[in-house]
Amino acid sequence: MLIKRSERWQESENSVTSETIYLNRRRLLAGAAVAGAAALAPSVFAQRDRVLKPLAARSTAFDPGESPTPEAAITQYNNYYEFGTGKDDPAENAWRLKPAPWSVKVDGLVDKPATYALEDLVDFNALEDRIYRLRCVEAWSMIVPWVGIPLASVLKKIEPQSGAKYVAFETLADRKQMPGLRWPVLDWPYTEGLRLDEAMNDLAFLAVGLYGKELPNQNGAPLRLVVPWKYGFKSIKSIVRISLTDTQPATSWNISAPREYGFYSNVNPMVNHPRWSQRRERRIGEFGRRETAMFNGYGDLVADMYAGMDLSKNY
Ligand SMILES: Nc1nc2c(c(=O)[nH]1)N[C@H]1C(S)=C(S)[C@@H](COP(=O)(O)O)O[C@H]1N2
Ligand SMILES: [Mo]
Repeated sequence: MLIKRSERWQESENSVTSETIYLNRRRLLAGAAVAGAAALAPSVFAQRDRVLKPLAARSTAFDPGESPTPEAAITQYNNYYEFGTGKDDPAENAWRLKPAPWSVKVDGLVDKPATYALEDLVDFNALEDRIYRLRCVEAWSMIVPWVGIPLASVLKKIEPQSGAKYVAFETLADRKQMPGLRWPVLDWPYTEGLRLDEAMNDLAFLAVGLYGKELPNQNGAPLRLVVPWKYGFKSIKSIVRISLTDTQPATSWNISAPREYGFYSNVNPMVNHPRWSQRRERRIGEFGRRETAMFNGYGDLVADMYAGMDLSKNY
């Protein structure tokens, strides 16, 4: 299956050598994991030698016009609590995650419920490059060059029923692969949700890659949501389940601290987190701070969805 997939979306010039090296390394890693040989933990880049080749045009409509944050920062300064709560824990521990083969269970109010192989849910022939701002609730930000597909394209494929109003997402929760699950810091599995119109918005994106390569595990391999007008925690990683519901789904952060993290979590400089201001942010790699923009600068594309809502109540 790996080889078949690579024919479709790996750069052809280097396919023979890089695929061979890649597969050998994968086998080595699988062996090391089985043997519990943590000493052989690979570098943070080991899982992502394969190049993704977006065939669709770059979506310049969303381009923030800022240079991407260095790859090393995006892949080594992470939040992925299943691998530890420190910013460098995911890069160190996420090699334990096995991102292939991968399947996603689709259920709830859809006409095409099934457990889909990743390749059947995501059209790897229609990948797009999208550079997005990411604004974390902890008041730092990055510019990230993703590779992926619009979430709407996956929703169309699974055919939401007329009664569906929300989309719920769930992350893998496997203690063998995720050492952080031993601690009850969040309600596992990590869950998130969007209102259906938010999920259908042009900006809502499912990423399979970063900087033109496969997603590193610590960034949510093999499939992760990206919702750039919301705080980073809405962008759930390593998705194993997508459910359509008629009621607002519970989310891990809302369960853990309802006063601090609401369902909407739109980036909003006017609504402070109870313990700190959201007026400014620190761009990773820069000194000083910049002003945070309403909806993280994507208001033109998303503000209409919240017309008439009190965003200080619906935070
Ligand atoms: N499953 C899961 N998804 C998650 C998280 C997590 O702990 N577990 N952290 C979230 C938070 S708080 C942020 S800011 C982003 C960070 O994404 P990045 O590490 O790719 O920058 O992932 C989000 N998705
Ligand atoms: Mo975050």
